[in-house]
Amino acid sequence: MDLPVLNTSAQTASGCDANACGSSDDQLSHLPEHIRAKVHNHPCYSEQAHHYFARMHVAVAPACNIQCHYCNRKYDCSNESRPGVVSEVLTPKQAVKKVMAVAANIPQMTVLGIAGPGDPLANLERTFATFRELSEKAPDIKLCVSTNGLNLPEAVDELCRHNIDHVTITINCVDPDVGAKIYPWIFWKNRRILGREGAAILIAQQQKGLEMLTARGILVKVNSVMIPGINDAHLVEVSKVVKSRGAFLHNVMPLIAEPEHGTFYGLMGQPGPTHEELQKLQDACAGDMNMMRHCRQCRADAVGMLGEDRGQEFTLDKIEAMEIDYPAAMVKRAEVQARIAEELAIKDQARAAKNEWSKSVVGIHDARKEARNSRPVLMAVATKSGGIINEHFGHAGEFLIYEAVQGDVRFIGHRKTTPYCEGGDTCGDGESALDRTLRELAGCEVVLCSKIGYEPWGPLEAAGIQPNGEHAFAPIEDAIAAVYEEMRAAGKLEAKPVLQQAAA
Ligand code: CLF
Ligand code: SF4
Repeated sequence: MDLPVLNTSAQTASGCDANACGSSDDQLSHLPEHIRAKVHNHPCYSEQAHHYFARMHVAVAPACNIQCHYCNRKYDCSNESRPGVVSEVLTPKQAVKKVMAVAANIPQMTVLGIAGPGDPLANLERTFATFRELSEKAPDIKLCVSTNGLNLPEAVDELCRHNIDHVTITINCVDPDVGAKIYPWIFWKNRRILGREGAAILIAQQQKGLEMLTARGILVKVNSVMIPGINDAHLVEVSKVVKSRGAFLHNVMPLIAEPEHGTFYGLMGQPGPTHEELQKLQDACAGDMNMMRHCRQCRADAVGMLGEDRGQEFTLDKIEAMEIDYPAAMVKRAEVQARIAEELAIKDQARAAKNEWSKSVVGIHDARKEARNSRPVLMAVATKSGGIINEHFGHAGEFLIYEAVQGDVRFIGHRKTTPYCEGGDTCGDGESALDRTLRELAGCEVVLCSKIGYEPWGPLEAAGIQPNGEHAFAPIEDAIAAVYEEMRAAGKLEAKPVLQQAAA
């Protein structure tokens, strides 16, 4: 099959001002235009974009040059992936074919990442062969790579040649003594180097690579795996250091370590952080850094919106059987992406107007004081995409978690669960799934969804979580602000319900 060139919009220009990349404000409207152009449709670099745009990974990089204690080589690189899933390794040719097929079928797919299953830069030939062909055939797709950083400085020139504007480096420490507890060895210059010595080389390479990338205007996201008792107290320092070297975004992810994954930490019983511990650390780092809180730790062959996986629709045999009208698909991509851009521009204008209005009516200092003095309420939201409440409670595989205070709503993370229903309008027998959802939603006082069956209503209320289906298809943040206001008017904000205090 001869694949045509995909081009629905101009490739974004390189040349970001490294100083501006450390902006502490998550609102895209506060970013300089050339950076906004790079992040506005990248679902990982912009929280807003992840409601509208999709990404895909191609698993072309099987080898790795280090060992992390949270990794089992049977599975994908856990620096960006949930452990316990395995990706089928593709050749660069197969990968390109897959990207073109996905681009034609998912018009809002804007980013192609290589994130494993090993380390992309330990597989230079395969990684760059894929990028090379894609930058010719699909110049409208942003290219993205995630690496442990060991080979990064030597790869920077080649990354620039392929217009790769987004690089993730997993940096779990800046202190070799901490590193020795995470990395048993690295493979460096044909030698296996153990413990502290290996960790020191890895850290030096990561920091050098970070500086080289930001000096060239490439946006760098730093991922850190939060490992309680090992590097949790150290990650605030990591955040400060990477920010000072120009990193754009910091993504603190929870360690996932189960004995069945066969990792060192899993077998040793090393616990991961609780939701509260993770949020507390993200908040502590946020003083110095833009934080990413919507990461889904996706697999190395993930396809679709963050949090969904449509990989099974694009297996090699299915792609082979597809008949794709590429010119028509490209027109559709352009139309869909233009429609999303228009919708986002309207939202940005509305948000700016609202901010101006509240500044003029309340006064910014009064508004902040009011927000500080009001009681924060956690609310869970069932959504599929588009930034609206459009998922049935029983069909939700995850809930987005927001914190509301007087005059402000902020996104703080997501919680995965098992869908309570298998489908249909009524919720069936799903007791254990419901129990899991109740446990995952601990600390939340409201759950907003497009619809909810009769059966889960009672158990949710008994757990102190008010189900709410009254804001179906409303924008998430507006609905949360409205519910907070209803709670305030009903006098429900004076004290946390007793059940929630017990659960907290
Ligand atoms: Fe992939 Fe990573 Fe690029 Fe995103 S994922 S290479 S930056 S396109 Fe995103 Fe997935 Fe989290 Fe990664 S949600 S695991 S941060
Ligand atoms: Fe595993 Fe990724 Fe670490 Fe390599 S860098 S050992 S693949 S988690």
